[in-house]
Amino acid sequence: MADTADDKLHIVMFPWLAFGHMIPYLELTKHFGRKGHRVSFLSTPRNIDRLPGIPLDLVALVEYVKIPLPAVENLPETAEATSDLPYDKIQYLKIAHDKLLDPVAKFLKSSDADWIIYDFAAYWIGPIARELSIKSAQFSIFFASSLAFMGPTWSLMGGDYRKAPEDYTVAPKWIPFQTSLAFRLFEIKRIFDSFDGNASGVTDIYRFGAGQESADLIMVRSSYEVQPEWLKLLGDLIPKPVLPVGQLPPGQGDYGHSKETDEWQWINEWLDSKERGSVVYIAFGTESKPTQVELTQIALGLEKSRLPFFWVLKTQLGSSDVDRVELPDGFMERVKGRGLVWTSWAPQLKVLAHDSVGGFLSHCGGTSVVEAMSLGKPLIMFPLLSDQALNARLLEEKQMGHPILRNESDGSFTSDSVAQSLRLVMVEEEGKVYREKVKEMRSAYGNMDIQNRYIDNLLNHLKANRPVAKIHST
Ligand SMILES: *[C@@H]1O[C@H](CO)[C@@H](O)[C@H](O)[C@H]1NC(C)=O
Ligand SMILES: CC(=O)N[C@H]1CO[C@H](CO)[C@@H](O)[C@@H]1O
Repeated sequence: MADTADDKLHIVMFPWLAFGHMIPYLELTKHFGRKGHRVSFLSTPRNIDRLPGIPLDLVALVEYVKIPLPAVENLPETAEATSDLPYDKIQYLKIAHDKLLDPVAKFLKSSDADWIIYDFAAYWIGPIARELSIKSAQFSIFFASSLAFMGPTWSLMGGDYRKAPEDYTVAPKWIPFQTSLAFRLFEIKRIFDSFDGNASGVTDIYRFGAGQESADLIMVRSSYEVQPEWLKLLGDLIPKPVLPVGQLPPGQGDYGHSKETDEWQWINEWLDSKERGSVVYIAFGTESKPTQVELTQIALGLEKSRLPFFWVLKTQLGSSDVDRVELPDGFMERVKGRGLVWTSWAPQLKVLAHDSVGGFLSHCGGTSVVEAMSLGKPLIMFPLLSDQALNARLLEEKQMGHPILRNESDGSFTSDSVAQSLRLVMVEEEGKVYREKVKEMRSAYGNMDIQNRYIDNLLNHLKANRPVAKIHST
């Protein structure tokens, strides 16, 4: 069926205030724009200023809408994203985020939006959208496996049988097949406030559930090529349409970024000087950092591994973070020539895509996982927050990555276990399986024809189910 002007939608995107969420939302935004739909991408001014500009071919269809973040107690004035804050202050960002309800409602009222796509945090959007005859979809950015682990809607809204951290160290009973999907005790303890509430008064889990309950559609970052059993299970757990949006691999245009040409040239030359597949790329994402104890062992382990590395190191999460971490004394001297420590923003995709990079020591956030897999680079895994540990379990199961081995109860580990995991995945014969497996899976994650089919399928659903009242008025 050929598209007519009447088929064109106006879609509003409202991601949680975290770059790990805004980036996949932006990826979807570009797909929608390239199919001729209008998109309004809502976030706060400082976040929008830090996002990549809208590609030139899309400026007529896609607009950034800046909604100022209300000031709240305990939240530093310049903090608008999780990357501006240490973990214990993110609860105040949620309070400020919830105060966006009025300005977002006002925006929707004055717009001709057909659909709003919102994140886990904005559990209050659904009822507002319904009142305005706008359709709503929850898109949480988690993979289907993590959503299935979290549970059915009723369980998220208070009915979960799991109460103590220990209950999350085994797979939940609604998963009918064998899986290693579960947290280690130290992992779940680190994030347990997501489950038992915090200053914003609403747990993350409840946000997920209430957001599902009121949505017309659930969208999930997954594909049948990679997570078939999890997608099927999720469809059984959530009593409404659940549509995969694909893996959202980076497109060609995402490798470019005009601003840091000089920096990239310098990095590129350094990488060129190393052997093919020899360099470990290291980054733990924008919104988390290892503790000092962890960082020290990682650094010493890198030294012991004798491997070349490129490390994007974040020592502080915003200026209000008092726990600044430091590399061990003399580290930079000892790794001179072999390793590069980069303390500002780095073009992750370009670095990962370089032939000299042979593996990625990663926190296993969704976007990093998809980037690494679509470039065929195996992971050495060190999950920190959120659903990262769950991602790591599955990648380990499928032999696309190997974890840094830790004490399962308190998380302690030595520099030797760091060096061992690094060498296994990067160079050793027994680790060949990791390097081969990712090559096998590369197209399942990164193929753009596959991705396009998911976008077409999703858009067909959005078109077929656009608000009835608006069908004839356009
Ligand atoms: C792991 O940590 C726990 C708690 O600190 C400790 O009791 C246990 O002995 C440790 N296990 C190993 C294998 O070191
Ligand atoms: C008010 C409140 O409960 N604050 C807690 C939220 O969670 C963080 C991290 O676990 C704690 O440090 C706070 O005390």
